[in-house]
Amino acid sequence: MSESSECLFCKIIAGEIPSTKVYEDDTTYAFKDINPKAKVHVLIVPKKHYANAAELAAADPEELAHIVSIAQHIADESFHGAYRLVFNTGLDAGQTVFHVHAHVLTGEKLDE
Ligand code: IU
Repeated sequence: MSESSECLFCKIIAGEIPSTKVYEDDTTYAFKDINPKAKVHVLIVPKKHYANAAELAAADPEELAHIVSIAQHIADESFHGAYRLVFNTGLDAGQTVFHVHAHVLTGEKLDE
């Protein structure tokens, strides 16, 4: 799927829908999840639209590595570098927004 005017996260990146920004650079945006599942729950998204992690990895592996480094930085700041990084991929895995996003869960000890 190419960049879509219907994509919720494209609209968040463009500032058309409000979000609480945690980090931004030329390629990447990070914001607080509106329904947090941990004390710190941040979504990291590439500004360019890819439907899921596999599409991103195939098209731009450097951006995928960049997302991991941002997750590490957030966890270094909030919970001594410990974090869970989740890419829900596909409807049956719980993906609801089809613009790739990394869930960073940190800020407290997480359930196993
Ligand atoms: P999922 O992996 O596609 O299920 O994750 C989508 C996430 O986007 C989910 O955790 C929502 O709480 C979150 N979210 C958001 O942060 N802001 C929004 O406006 C909407 C969803 I809609």
